[in-house]
Amino acid sequence: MTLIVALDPPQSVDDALEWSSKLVEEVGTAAAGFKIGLPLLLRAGLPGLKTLADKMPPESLKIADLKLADVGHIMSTTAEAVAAAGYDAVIAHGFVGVEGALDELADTCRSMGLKLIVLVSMSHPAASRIMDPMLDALLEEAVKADAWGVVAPATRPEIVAKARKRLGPSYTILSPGVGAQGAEPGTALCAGADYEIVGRLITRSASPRETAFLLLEKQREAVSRC
Ligand code: OMP
Repeated sequence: MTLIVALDPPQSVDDALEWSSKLVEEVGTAAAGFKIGLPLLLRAGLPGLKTLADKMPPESLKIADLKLADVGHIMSTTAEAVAAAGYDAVIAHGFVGVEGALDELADTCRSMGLKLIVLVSMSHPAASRIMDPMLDALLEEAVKADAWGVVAPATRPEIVAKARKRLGPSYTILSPGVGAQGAEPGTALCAGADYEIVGRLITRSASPRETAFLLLEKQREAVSRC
């Protein structure tokens, strides 16, 4: 399975937890995992996140995407809280670096059984100007932190390919930007990603389950051609 669904409730939804729970139930095992972020945390709180994690298929990857970017002990405390709520991976920005930041977070992740995912580039246009000149350095920090995986953008598959080349096969690459942000399903997989992270294309469709299966089919087609 190559799909991670991003559960980002729009502000117009009355009950963000119910919205997310319904999506988890509908998409189910079509997704390899689910990702929550600040929009849901702010609406549902940590108890709500825990309720949601309990509803996710047991084998699914449960990613807490709080894009951590702080000194080590603050990121560690946050990671402990999301682990206690049932999540098994956290995303942190690579630009904070290892010493005094990612090293402490990595120790906490190890002791809590959490997967550490380091963001090395982003899917929006400005990232190509601000972050991509630092790609090699950010990848080095991810390696030094002994990350489980990295986030790299489906909107710029050449960055995914560079990340795969530097990291080799043992790291997991997760790529957002498919659908609403313009990348075609399978683009990042062809460039070397393991998963594509998809939000609005699925969560705002009339039939999220059908859309998820259609997306998986498009990924398979793309991969068979690349
Ligand atoms: P859609 O644009 O609706 O598919 O959502 C994309 C999801 O991926 C959101 O949850 C974003 O927070 C996340 N994301 C990006 O869009 N770009 C990035 O560079 C990194 C992330 C991420 O870390 O997941």
